Amino acid sequence: MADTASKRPTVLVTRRLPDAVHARLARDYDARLNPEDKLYTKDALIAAAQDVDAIMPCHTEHFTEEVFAKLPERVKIIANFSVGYDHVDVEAAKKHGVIVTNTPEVLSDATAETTILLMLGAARRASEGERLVRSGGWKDWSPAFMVGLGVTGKRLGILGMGRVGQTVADLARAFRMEIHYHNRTRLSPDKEKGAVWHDTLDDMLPHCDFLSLHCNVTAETRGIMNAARFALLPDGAVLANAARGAVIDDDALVDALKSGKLFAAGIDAYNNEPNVDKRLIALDNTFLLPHIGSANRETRDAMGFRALDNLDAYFAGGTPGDRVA
Ligand code: 8YV
Repeated sequence: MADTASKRPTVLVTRRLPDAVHARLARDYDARLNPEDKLYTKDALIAAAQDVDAIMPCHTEHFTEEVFAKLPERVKIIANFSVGYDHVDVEAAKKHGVIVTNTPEVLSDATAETTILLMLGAARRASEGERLVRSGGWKDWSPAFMVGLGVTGKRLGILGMGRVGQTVADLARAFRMEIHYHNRTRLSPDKEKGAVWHDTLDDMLPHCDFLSLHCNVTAETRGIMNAARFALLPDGAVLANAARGAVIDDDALVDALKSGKLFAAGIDAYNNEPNVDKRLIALDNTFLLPHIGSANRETRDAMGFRALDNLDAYFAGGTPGDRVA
C-alpha cells in the first residue's frame, strides 16, 4: 500500500509480532504496536481501540458482545493473527458491522507437525522420560523400562478433516497409519487418499488407536469428547489435541486417563488457558505443550503477512480473502 502517512489507517496490534511483520505494519499503517507484549485486559483493550480503524489481535484477546458494544464505530475490521476465531463472537461482529478475518492455510504444516509430536510424545512417554532424566531419577535400564506404544501401522482417527486434518493424515501416512476421519461432508477422492470416512463420530471412535482433534469450536463441537465418547474408543487409545481445549470435557478426559481407557494424551490446547487443569499436570500419562502448535519462525511471519493481506484488501476497498464474518 502506498499512501501518505497522514491518511494511513490506524491499526491496534495487540501482541508483539515478528520483526518482519512489524516492518510491514510500520511501512503501510499507523501501527500501535505492543513491543513489550503485555497482555491487554478487556478494559485496556477497549480503551486502546477508541481511536483506531482496525485491530490485529491474537486468540488471547476476547471479542464478546460487550466488547463490540464498547468499540467505536470507527473500528471496521478485526484481522486475526490466528486461524481459530472462537475468541470472537462472530454474530456480535456482524451485528455491529465489523468484518472479521483469520489466517488459514499458512499454519497447517506447523500444526500438523505439532500433532505428530503430540502423538509420538504421548505414545512413547516422552514427558515422563524427560522428567526422569532431568530430575536425576534415571538409575537403571531394563527391557521393561519406559515401554510405550508404537505408532507405525496403527489406526488414526481424525475429527475434522480440514486443512490441518488433511496435513496430519499426509504425515501419518509416512508411519503407514490407517486413516479414518469424521467430517460433516465426505472429501473428494483426491483429498481423501484412501482414508475411511465415517458419517458420525460415534461410528469412527471404535476404530481409533489414535484420535486427533482438528475441528473448530462450535455449539456442536463444544465438549464433544465427553465420557460417552471416550468410552467408545478402544482400550488404551492415544489422544492428541492441537485444536482447542473446549472440544474436550476435562472431567471425562481425566477419568479416561486414570482408568487406562486412554493410554496417554498429548495436548497443546486447553480449557481456560494458560491455567491448565492441575489433574492433567499431575498425571504421568500426559504430554503437555503450551499452545505452540504454530509456533515456528516461518509460520509466525506467514500468519502476520496473511493478516496484513486481509487488512490491505479491506483498506484498498476490496473484500479480504479470509473473511469469516
Ligand atoms: C496461534 C492457534 O498461535 O491460529 C490459531 O488458531 O491456535 C495458534 O496456533 C494463535 O491462535 C495466535 O493467535
